[in-house]
Amino acid sequence: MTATLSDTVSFTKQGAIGLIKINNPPVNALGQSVRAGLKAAVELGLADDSVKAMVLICEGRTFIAGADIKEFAKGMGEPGLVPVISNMETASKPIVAAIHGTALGGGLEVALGCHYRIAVPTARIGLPEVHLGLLPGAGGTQRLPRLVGAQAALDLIVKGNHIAAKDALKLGIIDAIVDVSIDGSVESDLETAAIAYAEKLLADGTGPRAIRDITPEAAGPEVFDNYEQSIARKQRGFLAPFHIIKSIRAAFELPFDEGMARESELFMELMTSSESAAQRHIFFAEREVAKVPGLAKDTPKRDIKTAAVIGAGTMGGGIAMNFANAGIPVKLLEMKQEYLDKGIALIRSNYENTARKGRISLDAVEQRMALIEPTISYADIADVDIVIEAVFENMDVKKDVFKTLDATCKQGAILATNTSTLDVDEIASVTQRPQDVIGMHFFSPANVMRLLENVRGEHTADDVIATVMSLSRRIGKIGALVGVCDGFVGNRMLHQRTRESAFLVEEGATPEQIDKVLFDFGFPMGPFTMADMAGLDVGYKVREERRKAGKVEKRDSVWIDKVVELGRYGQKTHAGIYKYEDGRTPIPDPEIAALIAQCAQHAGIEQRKISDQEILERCLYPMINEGAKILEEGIAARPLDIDIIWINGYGFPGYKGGPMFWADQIGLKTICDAYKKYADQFGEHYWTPSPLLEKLAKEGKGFYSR
Ligand code: 3H9
Repeated sequence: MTATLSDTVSFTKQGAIGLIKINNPPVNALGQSVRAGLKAAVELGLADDSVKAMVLICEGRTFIAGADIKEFAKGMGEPGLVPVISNMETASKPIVAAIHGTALGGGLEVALGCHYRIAVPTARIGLPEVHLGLLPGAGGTQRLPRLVGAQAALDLIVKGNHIAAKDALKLGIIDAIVDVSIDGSVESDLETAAIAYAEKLLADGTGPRAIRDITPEAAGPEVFDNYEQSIARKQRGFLAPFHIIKSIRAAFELPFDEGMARESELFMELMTSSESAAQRHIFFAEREVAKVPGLAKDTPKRDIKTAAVIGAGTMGGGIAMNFANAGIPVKLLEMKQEYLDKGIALIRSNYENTARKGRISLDAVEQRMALIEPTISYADIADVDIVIEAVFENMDVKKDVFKTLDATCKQGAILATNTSTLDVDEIASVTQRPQDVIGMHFFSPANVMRLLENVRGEHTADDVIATVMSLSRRIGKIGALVGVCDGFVGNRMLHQRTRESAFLVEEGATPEQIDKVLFDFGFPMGPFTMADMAGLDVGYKVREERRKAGKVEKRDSVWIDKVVELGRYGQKTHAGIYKYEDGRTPIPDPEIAALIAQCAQHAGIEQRKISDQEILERCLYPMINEGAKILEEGIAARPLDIDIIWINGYGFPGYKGGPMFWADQIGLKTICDAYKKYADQFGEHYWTPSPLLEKLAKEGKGFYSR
């Protein structure tokens, strides 16, 4: 007999075993109907005398992947997950959780409420709530430490990583890994194995076993204090990691039920925090960004089996590594053998460093190196499925490369440029196949940074866009699709901040004051520390090119150029805007303060004391306004594309959700009002709000509630 207990949960008897099955695609999230069904199923199993043990198993591709995150915004209905799990844990008949796919968050918490856990070898488990700005709020911080001790629980829950079944077995989180090579699918084999496991428990007379009854191994307060210190810098601004430490600590200091109450209290604080709202926004935005508006889901994709990268510099080498990491053979082309040798040596040393840190094995280094084939001949890349050009950022040089690619590459190959600012349409215009040309703007270091700004040209074919968006994910990136304009989305917005921060210094703020304001806002570093790190000569050359091209700013701030002209290029020359006595730590330099004062005097600017609030507004609001223009022009289709770009490419703090989400939180009217104030002070040239910003502010709307 099968009883349907809710839309998503059923109960079947197999001899003495009651089989509870969840079927809530795509990931069996614990929505209201699953919780209600689980509650009813356990009650049914307990009430039926012929049922002696129960198995909890899921249909589809995975065990429960957690609470239903979509439900959080509207509030979770009854029954709550905590009592549902408690009913299972205190049940008088043994319950076995049978895990395949991923048991994550509330999913693992449900499994921990069962008395036994078995898994297939490919299963993974974890408590990733921290990435949503939350903590495991259904007993995870109280039950897991009782199984694995303080240190392992801290590592698992604060980092939020998934671990493999074999590691979970070693830690004692699961009891057995089962053979799934019996006859059918993983699910049917797991079901057979789980029923056999439950029958064996009955045969052995083994009853229920509750984690709540385990006394955790003692852990002194220093364990938690030290852990907090160890994450303080990296997790600055995030609330959840610190709440998690408090909650785990309660598992060692309070009886189980009081620990659960403390966990609930901390969970609710996080659930209502702006940090978690922002992080949950990012969770969905990261998935949404892959879906291109206007591009049908079933748009065909071109087959990418091989790739080539033109240019073996730092960028080209990093790009090639992404392909090798994903198991895609990639040819690396340079003009001269010595540059090629240098590029290959750099890639090898990068891999060897990673191996030294224990992140990959030495075998993996060799496997990946074997996938990268160096060449100095275009003829060798004629057959590849995609080429990414990563040569010097100069239109003429890039056009030459694309003419050669057009003459060399097979029909149907995707021709991508890694330009960070240049016009993709102009590059495409030198080929006979502009439909195959697209921008793929990687961020430095290209093998590390997750963001990929994919730039659609006027003629780029839909299947090329679909292929590149899906390839982005395959090579471990988050691809955001943007249109052609100067600087695309990221650099175009950054330009606003760069300009204002230079003005602010001229007007009397110090570089260190500005850096501190933006660091305190949550960026990993301020704009001047970043400029010194990237090399001031790079920006100098760009400004020179812009001036030559007649792109002159209405107000030109020259002090940074004067710094460069002193031979101070930043960290690499031990001096830039700051001086670097140890080569790394920026120290304010009176020589530069004097140079700035001189420049200000020369420009007739009277220096004044500038407040931190003015710095914040003048650095960030113009970025938001530019974001609004980017939306108006359709360069980005949605505010979420912009947020994803800034979070993953420019260090915008994750707990603020990206510039457009943050703007909505502070209110667009606040930004518009500030624009008016600064227009009165500095004129309208840089301080005219975009029509979209003005309209939304007037209507009391946000970018996300247009
Ligand atoms: C929690 O459990 C709190 C508790 O401690 C306390 C409660 C009191 N809910 O990622 P994918 C959707 S917090 C709702 O592309 P994959 C996702 O949006 C939760 N929806 O697939 C997407 O929808 P769409 C802790 C969810 O195979 C679709 O499923 N758990 C949820 O690459 C496919 O997702 C987590 O944080 C959810 N929980 O990866 C786990 N999860 O197709 C979060 C997914 O419309 N989930 N969706 O775009 C994941 O890490 C991955 O989704 C997973 C699958 C690894 C499971």
